[in-house]
Order: sequence, then C-alpha cells, then structure tokens
Amino acid sequence: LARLPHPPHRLPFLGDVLGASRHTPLQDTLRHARALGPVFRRKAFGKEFVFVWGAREVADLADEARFAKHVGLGVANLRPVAGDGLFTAYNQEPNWQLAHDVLAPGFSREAMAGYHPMMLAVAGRLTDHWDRALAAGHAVDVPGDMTKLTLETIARTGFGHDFGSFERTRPHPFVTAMVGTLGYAQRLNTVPAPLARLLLRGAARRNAADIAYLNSTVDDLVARRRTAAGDGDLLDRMLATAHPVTGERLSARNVRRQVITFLVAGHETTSGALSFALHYLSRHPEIAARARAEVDAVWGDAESPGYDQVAKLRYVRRVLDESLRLWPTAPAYAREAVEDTVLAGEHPMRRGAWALVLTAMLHRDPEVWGADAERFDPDRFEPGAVRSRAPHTFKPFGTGARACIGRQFALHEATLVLGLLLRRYTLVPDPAYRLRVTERLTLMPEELRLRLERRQAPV
Ligand code: MNH
Repeated sequence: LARLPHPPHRLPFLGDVLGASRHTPLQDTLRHARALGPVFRRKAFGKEFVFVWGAREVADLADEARFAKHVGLGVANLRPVAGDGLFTAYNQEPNWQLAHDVLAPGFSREAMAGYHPMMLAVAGRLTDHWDRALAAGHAVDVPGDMTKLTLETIARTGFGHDFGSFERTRPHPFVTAMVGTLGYAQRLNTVPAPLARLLLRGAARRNAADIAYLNSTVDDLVARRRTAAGDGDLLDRMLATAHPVTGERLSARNVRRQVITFLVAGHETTSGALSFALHYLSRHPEIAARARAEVDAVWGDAESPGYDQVAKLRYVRRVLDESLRLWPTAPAYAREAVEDTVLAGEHPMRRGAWALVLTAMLHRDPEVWGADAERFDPDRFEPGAVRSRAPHTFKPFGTGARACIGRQFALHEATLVLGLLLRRYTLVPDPAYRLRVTERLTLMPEELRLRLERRQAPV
C-alpha cells in the first residue's frame, strides 16, 4: 500500500478531504486519476481507498478465481434497507445463490418479451406528458421525467404497482422515503465513522422511519399478491418459483428485500443512462438523424414496436453504450482478493484486501479508446471495433457472478424509449447549457432541460 501513489499535500486526519468535494467525490477522484496512474490510493472522509482503472489491472480483477465482489461503502450502507437482497448480499450468504437462481429466469429473453407491453404502456405515459409540454411550449425536465419513467417501469413490471409519478405534482411518499435512504447511505460515506453517530443523529432517526415505511408498504403489496396472482411479473415469480434443484423458496423477509432492491437498483441507473443519451443526442444532430433513420427503417409505420423491433435497433443501442461509456451511471464497483495474491503481477494483496474499479476512468483511457476518448462517438461500438478491443474494457454493468442481473432489462427499456422519443420529437438543446454531473450513489446530468419540436411524420 505504501508504495502506491497518492495526491500531494496530505493533511493528518482530514486526509485529502479538502480536495474532495462532498458533492462530487467521483469527479474529483477522476481529476486525480490521470495524474496518479492506473492504481492509486487516496484518503477521503477519514478512510483510505485504493482505486484501479488501468485496463490490465481491471481485467485481472475480473478473474473470478482470485477476486470477488466486495460489499463495502455505499453498498454496505444499504444493508439496513436491502439486507441480503441480491445487490447487498455477501458472497457467501446462502440467500444470494438462492435468489439468483430463482430470479434469473425473470430476466431471460422470454421474460423481457413478456414485460415489453408493460414497458410500452409506461412509455406512452411519458410521451403523453411530453406532448402536453410541447403544446404548452415548455421545456422538459429530462432527469426528472426519466426517473418517473424508469420508476414506473420497474414498479409495473416488477410488482404490478403504479406510483402515479406522471400524474402527481409531488413525488409519491414511497419515492421520497427511498430517495431519503439513498441519500443517507451516501452521506454516511462522507462523514468519518467516529463522528457519524453524532452528526447524523436526526438523519438516522428519519432514515429508520423511511425504512419502516418502505417495509410496511412492500409487505402490504406482497400480502395482497399472495391472495391474487398478478400477470407474470417479477413478484409472481418470486412467490411461485421454487429453486430448480433444492425446491427451496424465498422467505417473506427476503422477498421484501428483493422488491426494495429492484426498485432501488432498477431505476436511478437506467434513468441516468437515458438522460445522458438524450443530452448527447440533442448535441449531435447528425447522430440523432442516423438513429432516427434506423427507427424509421426498422419500425416503419407500426403504431407501436414489437419486442423484436426494439432488439433490432443496433445503432440506438450504440448510442446508449457510448453514453454509458462516458458516464457509467453506477460509476465504480468494488473487488476483493479471495486469497493472498498479486494484482497484475505487481501489487501484492492479502486475502480480503479490496479496491474500487473506477469504471468512468477505465472508459476514458486513451490507450484503450484512443486520443479522442473524450469525444462522443457511437461507432466505437460497431461490432468490428468491439472485437478489436481488449476484453474487460467496457464494464458499466460490473463483472462476474455479481454483475448486473437487470442489464437486458435496462437496455431493452432504454432502447425502446429512445426509439419512441426519436420518432416523435426533435430534441432542441439550450445553447447555454454545459453538462454538469450530479452524484448521488449514481450519476445524472444536472438540470438538463430540452425543448421539443413535433417531428414531421416519416414519408
Ligand atoms: Mn444493475 C448490480 C449497473 C440497471 C438490478 N448493476 C449492478 C452492478 C452494476 C450495475 C455496476 C454491479 C455492482 C457491484 O458489483 O457492486 N444496473 C447498472 C446500470 C444499470 C442497471 C448501469 C442501467 C443502465 N440493475 C438495473 C436494473 C435492475 C438492476 C434495471 C433491475 C431490474 N443490478 C441489479 C441487481 C444487482 C445489480 C439486483 C445485483 C446483482 C447481484 O449481485 O446478484
């Protein structure tokens, strides 16, 4: 550890905290990363962290024989909310494997095709909302509306639930509670542990109330579902499916945790990805035109696209991939050594030692992506270009057994929505807007507003 580079001007106790903005710790770390190299350490908020972003080192950390997911930091702070749910479970907790096996079919291609009509119905509520903004001559609040969309989508496909996000002026109390617990988890990281109890006493009490509210709401939902099945959504699967080999089922307490996990994991990340993609589409009319031409060609004048017509939008998918490259909305993941080992032949690690993979930096490494790595260019994801890149250089969904289970879900939903929006509107950016990125546990373009023009019908 002592041999690793770190930022200059270290202060006792505060560490590099003066250089680390409480509100943008990730972007702040990115600024140091380039100068410090592919593996570095940095002290922030009273703790020492090791960051890794070099392609060779990240590829080595992907070796599942020597490394595994580390549940720490923001992830561990969510344990009071999500317990041994999929995202926050420790690797050895029996409920991880059980839930993974029971829920995997809920994310298969067949399952996605089943969710497709529900996703379309929610997207229709977004376009109704945007049509009203267009008629009134208002700009639309992109991150706000994408968050409504993705929340309603996961609530509908996951649990047959409707939060009424597009119809409300203030968020549903469930959403407020959920956002509250996420904010609290992030704040815990930014306060040195010995002080946390003191500084956050009021916040801790509010957090406990939020968690109690989330639990009771979900328990009610599950109780009702036990008496009347839904239409094949995720919750039906959780309640009905026994483990294919052992016949074991998820406990009521674990079902509750999975429901909350999917709501949390399933909406902010996708919402951010959609928002960044819309930002770049609005700034690159030639790319938007190409994407729109693809939508017209694949969808023709079909009233609404079928499942396969979304899967065929290859260029729109590349726009999303390229957005997730520059702004991986879950910007880091943690890996720990499962045995004493040497990282990339250079850095000795004891069993249990861990490091954060800085995905956002890996995705901007000029050695991987070229001298123009900062430029938005979806052609980087043309099949030929992808084949010629080293493996493990694009990791927006994490790696290995604990990689994102919702990847296909998010990509299908986001591709569908981008296709619908491109077909219906021209996106007009505010020329004065400069991209600023806000950080909660995820990334989002701050205060992104777009004006809409109704697009001419395709000829
Ligand atoms: Mn998702 C894990 C990114 C959408 C549910 N997700 C992860 C991880 C990353 C990630 C990175 C790995 C974290 C880690 O190693 O600690 N997820 C994303 C991104 C999007 C996304 C960038 C959208 C874009 N995720 C979704 C959606 C769902 C979902 C949608 C649910 C419907 N994700 C999960 C779950 C896990 C996860 C559950 C934990 C999986 C496991 O550990 O078994």
